[in-house]
Amino acid sequence: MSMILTRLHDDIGTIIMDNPERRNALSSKMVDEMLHALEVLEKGKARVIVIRAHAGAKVWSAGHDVNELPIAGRDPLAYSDPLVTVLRSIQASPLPVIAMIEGGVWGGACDLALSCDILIGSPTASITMTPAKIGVPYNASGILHFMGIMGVNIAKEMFFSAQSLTAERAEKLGILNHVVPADDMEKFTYELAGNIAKNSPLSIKVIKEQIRLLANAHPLSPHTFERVQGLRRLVYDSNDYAEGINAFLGKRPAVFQGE
Ligand code: LCV
Repeated sequence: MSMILTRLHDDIGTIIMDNPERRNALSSKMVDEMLHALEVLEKGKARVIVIRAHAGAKVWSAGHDVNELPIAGRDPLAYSDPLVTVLRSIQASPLPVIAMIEGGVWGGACDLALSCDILIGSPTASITMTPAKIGVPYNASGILHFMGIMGVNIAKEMFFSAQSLTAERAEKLGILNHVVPADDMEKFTYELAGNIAKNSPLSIKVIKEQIRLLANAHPLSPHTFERVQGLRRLVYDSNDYAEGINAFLGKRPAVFQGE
């Protein structure tokens, strides 16, 4: 059964996450289908892509499939992780990608939404960063991504508290480009997409790539890189990491010991 539906209408491609039973958790199967949909739309006539959940979704996406997080001792968000792969594909896509968000966005799905170029939310949209709730160290590219978009203080608050950011606050912070009543969101999103589709695709592609390269221009010394990797290993080698995952799977609150 497909977890991703793909549409193309008037040069606008739509990728619909359609696995409500699992709250659109980004399993490797769903990510593979999303990567395929991106490739088909990029090779076809699409000039803009909209990524959304099924209409009326209470959860846009519940983030990384926790069942697929590796056991303690292995990097939970390695370069080759399916979720990390699809984030890079969206960021590197030559097409502008719009996230149309209804409902909750959790964990790695926040990075998926923020990897899109424009974010449009309904008033029910919320953003919750969950690594500290599960005992995950997150990863350098993701943390840098959040710092760049929302600033250090807000990124710290989101990562440390794992509290939800409302659509209203996310718009005030510039994380959401627009908050639009749910009934108007589809019309608003596709009108914006249509306006973008009329502009020069080459100019847009080159401007998007320039912004990505300039935003990512953070020289890291080998020492800094190794220190970051060592810090992350401290976490994913820890008992807390195993406890976080087991608590989620066991549907009980995690009890972290800080080791
Ligand atoms: C697997 C799931 C998931 C799920 N994985 O419905 O960013 S990091 O570092 O943390 C990164 C590692 C990451 O992204 O980790 C995942 C972070 N995501 C979360 O912590 C959100 C976990 N999900 C929830 O809190 C709830 O499911 C929400 C609030 C999203 C929806 O709650 P609701 O009551 O509507 P259920 O919890 O009953 O979920 C329905 C089914 O989907 C599964 C969940 O286990 C349940 O399966 P069963 O029916 O078999 O019990 N599910 C939900 N999220 N991320 N499976």
